[in-house]
Amino acid sequence: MTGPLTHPALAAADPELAGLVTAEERLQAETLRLIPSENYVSAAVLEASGTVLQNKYSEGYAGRRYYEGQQVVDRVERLATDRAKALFGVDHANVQPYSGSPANLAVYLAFARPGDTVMGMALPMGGHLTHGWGVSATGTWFRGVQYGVRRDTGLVDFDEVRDLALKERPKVIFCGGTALPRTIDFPAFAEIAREAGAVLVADIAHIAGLVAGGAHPSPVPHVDVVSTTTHKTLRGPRGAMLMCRGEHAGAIDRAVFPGLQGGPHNQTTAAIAVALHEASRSSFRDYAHQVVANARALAAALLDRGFDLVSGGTDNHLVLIDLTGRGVPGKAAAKALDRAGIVVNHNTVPYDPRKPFDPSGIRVGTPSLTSRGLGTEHMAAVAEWIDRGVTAAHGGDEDALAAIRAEVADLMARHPAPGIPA
Ligand code: DSN
Repeated sequence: MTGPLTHPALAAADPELAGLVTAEERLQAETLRLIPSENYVSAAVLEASGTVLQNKYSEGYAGRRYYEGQQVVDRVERLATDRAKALFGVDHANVQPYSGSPANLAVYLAFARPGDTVMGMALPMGGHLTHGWGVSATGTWFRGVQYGVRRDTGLVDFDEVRDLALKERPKVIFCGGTALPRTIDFPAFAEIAREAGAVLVADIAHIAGLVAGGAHPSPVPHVDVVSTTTHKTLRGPRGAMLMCRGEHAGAIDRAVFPGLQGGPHNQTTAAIAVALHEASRSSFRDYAHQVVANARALAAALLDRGFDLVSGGTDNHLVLIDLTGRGVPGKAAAKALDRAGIVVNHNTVPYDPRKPFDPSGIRVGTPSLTSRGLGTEHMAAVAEWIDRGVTAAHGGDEDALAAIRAEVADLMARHPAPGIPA
């Protein structure tokens, strides 16, 4: 047990919970984590998120608070916002949104009124719940209209996007999503938003680290607002940021507080500041490019093994695998891979005939394994494990899954995870 040694106060006060933390550390250390929205934060980010900043209320913004005692918190928040502005080259940054969904809700609050039309990519096509999908508040309180990708190419159909935008005249258009393996064409969206008179929002939650590291084009010159979580490729704590042109700063800030939220989570703000500092280093640029190189190598190795990939490959950190031809539903494959020590999530594929809770695909990505130092030379093995795991899922071969798990654990043991005690 490393728990009592690495978390002594927690182990003394609550051994049961300390044991669970230790178990999660072991799980994250021993498995191959391929969920593209996850990562390993550094020990420094972990430390910052567990500080006495936890103890402070700070409703308002630096220099304009509703509570006293902000001598230090104001400096922490200014540090985070200044670093975000410098890293992404934006006029204004708000680091207070609790996570991605509240951040996107704040955007609607800033630019739309209930009943207004809003537009985004349909969830089953690779969008996000908060881009106006029906079961989300954003598709209930607003009139969500949705675009998708072409059936033949798996790519965004900009003729469809333009026709829809000009017909529906949405107040807000979201671009970006959660299962998009290809480069987002921000200039094309910007031209359409301009024609339609809509506010354009780039949700770069998945690719923020790639943008920061120069491995994906930046939306900043093209869009009105950038929304992002901080815990995916950006490798920060669970949190979010909204960044925008100066003209929108007041509307965005008012929407986050007092529009939607109360006191910011200052410990998270501190950890975001650390992550942004880390992301400004040249080593992070290397990391971002390696994430993409690894994903491309993984996609090529999967194609070699006959897998069907949405859009035929990847430009970024993720690969969307359609398992229809393998005769295994996405959920059964994901659960079997989990037993093999390979953590993925089941995912819809465009035009999926199956239901979202048991869809046809799985989504895999390279941010976490790249944080552990795996390179393109390892991707053939990763593809082989996925192939063997899917075959074992089809045949119900638990011995084969156990054999993969041992091989995965062996590789992982040679690549320690950042932030996790050995
Ligand atoms: N849940 C996130 C993802 O996994 O992509 C999106 O919010």
